[in-house]
Amino acid sequence: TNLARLLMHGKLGGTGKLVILPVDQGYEHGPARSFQPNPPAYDPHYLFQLAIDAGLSAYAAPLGSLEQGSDTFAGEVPLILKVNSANSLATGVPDQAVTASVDDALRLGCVGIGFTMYPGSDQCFAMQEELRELTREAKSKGLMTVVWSYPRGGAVTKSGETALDIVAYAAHMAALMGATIIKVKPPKAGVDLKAAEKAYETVKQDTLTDRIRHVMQCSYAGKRIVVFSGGDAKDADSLLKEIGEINAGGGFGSIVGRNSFQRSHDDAVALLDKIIGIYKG
Ligand code: FBP
Repeated sequence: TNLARLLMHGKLGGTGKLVILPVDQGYEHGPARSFQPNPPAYDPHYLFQLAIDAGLSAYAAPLGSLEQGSDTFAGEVPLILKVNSANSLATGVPDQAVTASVDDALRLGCVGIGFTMYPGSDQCFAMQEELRELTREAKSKGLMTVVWSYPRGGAVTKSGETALDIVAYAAHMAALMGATIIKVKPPKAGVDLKAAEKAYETVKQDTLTDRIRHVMQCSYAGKRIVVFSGGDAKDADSLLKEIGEINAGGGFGSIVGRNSFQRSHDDAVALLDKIIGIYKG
């Protein structure tokens, strides 16, 4: 029922595709780095309103932001509570702290929880155990789990974080963890793991469309819902080209943070409308 609430909402409602606004960058990257390009975005109410005005499928954010706006905007947009968070002040192996609970998500009327795991990190086994426990509890209470599967650390090189073999591996692991929705970065051509080189000799990966197809293949042959992140702010034409290829490769949608809230409200709504247009075909 909660997945249906998400898939039936907004301008993409009923198409099986989705576009989500994620705003946890204030936590992950710092507030000024995230919001100074468009200062109204410091206000959580502005972010709720942006997701509503753009007719998006859902808004995903950490606990404090959702608490700030969920009374004013109750019922106007499906919510995903990000239940773990990193920050840019900490050093050490890639890891996140659990910063909210499944019961918080229920209290705020969310459709699901969002959780980041870092496959590769020395903390990845502990993160997977946290995810397993939170997923079990979320499912038992009728909530879905959205897994941000972002490889980093361990055997993964910095440039390899978005190599095709690594992104596809991360999506596959999230599927195996029972994620309702999987979120990965758009994959670049190339293989990062020596052990995967031979297997990739016959995987087509020249275009982003080919690479998205492979990520979908690794997500239970396209049977899992996979969405792709927007990344750093980029010009609208490059973003739309990228999203055209995600759509052509069978991706289910996008989760676009900085490329939406770092633009002015009207520019963001216009750009998101074009993105929605691509997913509508
Ligand atoms: P963007 O569209 O801004 O890239 O947001 C997607 C996202 O997953 C955010 O939810 C998160 O804060 C950020 O990217 C994390 O990116 P990274 O871990 O690479 O800094």
